[in-house]
Amino acid sequence: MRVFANDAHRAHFPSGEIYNGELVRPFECPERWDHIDQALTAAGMTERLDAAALPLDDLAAVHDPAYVEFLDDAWTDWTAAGNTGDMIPTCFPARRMVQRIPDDIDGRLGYFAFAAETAITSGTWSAAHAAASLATAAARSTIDDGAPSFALCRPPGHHASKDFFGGYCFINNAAVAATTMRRAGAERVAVVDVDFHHGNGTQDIFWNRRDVFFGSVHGDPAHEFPHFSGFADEIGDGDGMDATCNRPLPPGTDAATWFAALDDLIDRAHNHGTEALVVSLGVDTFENDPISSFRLASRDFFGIGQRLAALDVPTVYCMEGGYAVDEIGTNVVNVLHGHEGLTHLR
Ligand code: SP5
Ligand code: ZN
Repeated sequence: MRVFANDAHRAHFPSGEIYNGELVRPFECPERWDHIDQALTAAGMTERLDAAALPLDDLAAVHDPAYVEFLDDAWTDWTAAGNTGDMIPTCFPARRMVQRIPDDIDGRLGYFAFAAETAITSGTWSAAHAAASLATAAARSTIDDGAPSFALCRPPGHHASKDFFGGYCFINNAAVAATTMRRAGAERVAVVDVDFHHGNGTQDIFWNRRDVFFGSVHGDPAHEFPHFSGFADEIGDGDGMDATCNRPLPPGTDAATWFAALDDLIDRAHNHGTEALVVSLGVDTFENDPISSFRLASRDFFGIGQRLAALDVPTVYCMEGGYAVDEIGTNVVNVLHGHEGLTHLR
């Protein structure tokens, strides 16, 4: 497994996350990256491939230029306006309000956000840009020679849509990887999202498209974040009708039920004629994840890689969520070992 990773992620670490009505240390923290890095090294995956900075024009297939410009300028504008803390949106364009980009930075912050648990800080844009660059480089290398790769993206991406951030995500790394694979010649690409949370951003980006299948198994939005996306009756539209497939599952779902849903998604991706695969790899389905409610054990993660490898197409894994920091490395390595037909750690 080729690993794409660098230290640029460290620039992103807001001082707080709104959780349970309190400002707490963010669950999405740099230690997540460290634990994965250490577990990869311990498992013999010692090489780290870097990536050239992705030209911003290359993001236009995934994100609105005005949104990218907002992220790029956000911290400068925020501090110039005299703000002293991190950027936390507080006012949103709800139903029947005017959907127009405000001049004021507080207004723009709310306009381009969908969730307030995610703060922007001085290094957020550089880290998000670097993560997308890693996803691109990984996707390109995998299309070049067919060998699987893993992009250790941080911040994650699957909640970020064309023009909004939230759910700890700013740039949709998996969507950028899928776009890279399409441009490199794969006629049909599948994104399979195994993160505990629905990949609302990825779904939205490819909603009308037939060339990119999106399949997700996740906590039922009736009970879980992102609350307003990921129901079973969301199947795409227009050319993309039936190229989106959602398998919401109830809190407490065990491995057997979860894997039945994953097998279903993999069949759907296969029947769609996929020639290349992007995996949105969240390991927050783990039984001890602090913010999630599924019951996969560490050794179950091996089965994820095993099953995805059976699709037998060039595959790139993009890191998404997973907040049980002590076990995150084991769980990720188990997925990657499963893909390569090796044995699991525990
Ligand atoms: C990439 C990723 O995994 N993002 C997840 C962002 C989740 N943020 C909101 C968490 C709210 C948790 N609420 C738990 C209560 C469940 N009823
Ligand atoms: Zn998640």
